[in-house]
Amino acid sequence: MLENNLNEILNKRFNKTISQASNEEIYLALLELTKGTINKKGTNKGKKKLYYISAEFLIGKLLSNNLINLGIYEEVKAVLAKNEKELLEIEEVELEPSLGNGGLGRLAACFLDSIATLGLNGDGVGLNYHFGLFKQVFEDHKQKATKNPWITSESWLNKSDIKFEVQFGGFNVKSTLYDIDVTGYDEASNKLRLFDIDTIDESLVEEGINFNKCDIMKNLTLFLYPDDSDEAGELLRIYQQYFMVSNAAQLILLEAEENGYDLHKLNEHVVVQINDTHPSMVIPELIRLLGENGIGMDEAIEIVSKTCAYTNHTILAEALEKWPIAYLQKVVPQLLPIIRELDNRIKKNFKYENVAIIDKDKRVHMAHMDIHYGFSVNGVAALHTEILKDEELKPFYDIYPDKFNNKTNGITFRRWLLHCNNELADYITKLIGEDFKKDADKLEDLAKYLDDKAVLNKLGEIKKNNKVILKNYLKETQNIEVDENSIFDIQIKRLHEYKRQQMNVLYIINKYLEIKKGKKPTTPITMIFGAKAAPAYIIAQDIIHTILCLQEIINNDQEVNKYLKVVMVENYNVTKASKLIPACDVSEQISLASKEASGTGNMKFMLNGALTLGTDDGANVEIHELVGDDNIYIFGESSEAVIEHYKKADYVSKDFYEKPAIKELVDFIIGNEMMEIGDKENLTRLHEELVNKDWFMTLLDIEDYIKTKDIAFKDYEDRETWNKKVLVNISKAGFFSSDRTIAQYNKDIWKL
Ligand code: 26V
Repeated sequence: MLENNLNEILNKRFNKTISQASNEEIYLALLELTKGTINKKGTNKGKKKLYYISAEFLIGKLLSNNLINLGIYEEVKAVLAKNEKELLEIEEVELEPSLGNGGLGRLAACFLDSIATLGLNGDGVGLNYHFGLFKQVFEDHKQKATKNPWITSESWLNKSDIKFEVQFGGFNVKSTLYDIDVTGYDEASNKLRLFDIDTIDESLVEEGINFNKCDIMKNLTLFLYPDDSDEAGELLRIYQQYFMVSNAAQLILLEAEENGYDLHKLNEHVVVQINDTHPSMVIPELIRLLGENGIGMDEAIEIVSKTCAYTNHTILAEALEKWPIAYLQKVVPQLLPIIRELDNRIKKNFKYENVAIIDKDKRVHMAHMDIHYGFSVNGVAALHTEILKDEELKPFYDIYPDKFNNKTNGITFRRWLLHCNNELADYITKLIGEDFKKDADKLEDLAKYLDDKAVLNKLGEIKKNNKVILKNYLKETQNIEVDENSIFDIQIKRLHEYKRQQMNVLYIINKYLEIKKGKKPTTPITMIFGAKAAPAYIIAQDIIHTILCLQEIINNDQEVNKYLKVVMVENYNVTKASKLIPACDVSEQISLASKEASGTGNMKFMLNGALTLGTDDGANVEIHELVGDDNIYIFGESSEAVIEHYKKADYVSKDFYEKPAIKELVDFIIGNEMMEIGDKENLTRLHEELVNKDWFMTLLDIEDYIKTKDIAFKDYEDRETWNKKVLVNISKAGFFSSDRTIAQYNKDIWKL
């Protein structure tokens, strides 16, 4: 049946059969076939609808995921195999949309999958960036940013006939809506709705990612997070944000009208989730549009306040947006009277400045607007929410204790187990049946095999197979040789000082020096990184440079490379994550305690049988509680201690640097070997930063880190005990299914 359909499409389009067709042609045929199947299944409906507005949706390639969710993955694979075609190779044809930066965007994508899977009526709303986040290439041991095109003439994007007009100060732009179907696992589908402008001009981008930031009519949806280190860049971000939320608000009102809803009761039919502060202007925009529909200010504010909910994803000050009034005046003059009114009402009730929306420097605090005029504020892991309540957002918690709630993040098991680790998923199915695919808590049933040697062995075998797959991939893509019998230690995430890739770097230096001195590890070690660094973030560039220099020194040192290898994966993205995660033994989750809101990579690794090496931070805390001390490697100072250090300003990195054992590692960065191949400016700057500033306290935890990591590597020698720990981790991973997270959002916040 499926084979006939596929042949029919190929015949009609290319006059070929499956076995005659090229991978590209088969991909296009599968795209058509899949879209047709999705349409037949229909979309989720309901009396109330969720609009999940987000600047990022890091959805990854969609073909296999959609096939899995539609229940035809195995059949398609078999049909292709019968005709001597490989689904894996056909997947390669699809380009990965780069519509996200990191955890926040990938979370949004996992959420869309779970919303559809739970049969809930909810769409994602965002922007159709043509070049997405930049593409990373390595040149001279440095990151170079280039554009990342992903839109092809035929893709998952479907052009709708919905068009709006968005008004900016001094000019208007016309928008067009594109939709991507979001399939539920064995369920109907929803949509990801991406707005674009008709006047976009891709040729505006010259060298790398440079373009004229002032030509809004042509550049608005070129890039996600265009460089905002100058005024034009900051203004462009505001143009993008308003374009996103004005379209979202117009869409909400259009659909309300189509459904015949009474706008006075909008909150009974609509809920808006504001994903971090990028979509915050949806609040004044909805108020403005309700006003245009004849609803008075008081009532409009009340309706919108019952409609919007806000999620906080970080406590880093740099990410809590504060836009100068003058900028908003230029870009969105029509919103300013509303924002001032919202602020006046707050200032009337609360006399203290720290909860004001507009501060004394005339900047608008987007998060403050969300908290005052939304009905829910949530953090993304238990510890993170407690820190919001006790520290970062304490003045708000004192005013609105009932608004605050926690929703610990989750990941979709369809992509992060069934798709990326077929062999493990099949083996789990063999052991405990299919139920865990719809009810992740069922993974607990695996606990009965904890003392079953055959099962523990098999887990080791599957891991090894995944390592071989990764080995071949690394050889093919980056021409780097790794040893599948080594320990795979992986740190993949955005590059940021608080995530402390630089601490891992110091460990590598330590191991290198040990090997040079004759102390060789029993099992060889492969250290793998993947990370993009924001182009304007100088120290992050320096850290990448240091890793790439180490990679060259270590991998070419005949004395050392039998025992230690370093790999920095180029252009880390969802596709690469899917290959790295199943092959990992040690999952690096080493943020400075209190700084990582949750982390979601930690969950993906756990589910795929890696052991966590981490600080008691974000969702690591919850992993730790679930698996117990014996099945995780925790080190470093607690979040309470770290928060105290910041309050007292008593951390002095120099004091730690002066310890000879630490000094040797830090100074290696500017030693002869590094300086010979590296760039003096980058290396010296990083060294200087570690010695004299070290804002994220790398040196505070380095000794405990090295000690704990060495214990983990030693434990690896007893493979049976190690695999038992692995099995505990997999069996406890059910809690981190995003189906659980979404069920909680729905029960406590959305009430769809
Ligand atoms: C960061 C940056 C840095 C580069 C330039 C533009 C830009 C824009 C926004 C942000 C904020 C990123 C917020 C974020 O991704 N937070 C992550 O959210 C995850 C999902 O909740 C969570 O697991 C991570 O701990 C948190 O870092």
